[in-house]
Amino acid sequence: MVMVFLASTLAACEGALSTIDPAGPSAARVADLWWCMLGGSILLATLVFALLLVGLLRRGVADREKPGNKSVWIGWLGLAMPVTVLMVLLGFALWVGERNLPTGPAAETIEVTAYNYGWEFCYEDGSCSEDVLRIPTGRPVDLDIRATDVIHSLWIPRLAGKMDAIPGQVNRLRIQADASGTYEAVCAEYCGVGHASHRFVVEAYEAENANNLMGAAR
Ligand SMILES: [Cu+2]
Repeated sequence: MVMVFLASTLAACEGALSTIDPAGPSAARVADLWWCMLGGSILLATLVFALLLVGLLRRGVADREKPGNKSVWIGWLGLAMPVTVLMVLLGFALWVGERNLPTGPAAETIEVTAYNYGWEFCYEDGSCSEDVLRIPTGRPVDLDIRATDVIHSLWIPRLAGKMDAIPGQVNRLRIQADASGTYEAVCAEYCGVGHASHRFVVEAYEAENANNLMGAAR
């Protein structure tokens, strides 16, 4: 019953904007973290409800025992279990954050400018595109993200986590697509009445054809 519920619920998580349907290494680590947090929360909830049940069943016993009796272990376990689980999750989250930093050389650095309500992408060859980001596959690409008006947030759920676009500041995000195709992206920070349509798409090309195709497309 539970498995059927989980399977039908998680089936709805696939799709163009799914965080747990990753198409690149950075998004895969974020998805791993998501699964780890789901597992941790289920484990913790199970342990806490088990302790609650023990406490309820022992209520009569505790009433008969003296203050400072053996039931104190329930309180200590209630403290130790969440601290242990949360520390493991925190450690894994810090590891994911470290691994997703843009370290080492990238295949290309692309200048990204967010504005109400569009996205501009300017490439190393001097060309630019609007609302369509073109990248090679299988290689890390760095996005230098800016904003001209208000704060936006760039989010390509299947390729990487979110990164804010802040006026007067440059934030770098590393993305990578493992396979060619089109990936959808949204603005993840409310930026005005047109926020819902503040979207773009990423077109990823096979690396060996990338230069010709991308040059022609731009
Ligand atoms: Cu926006």
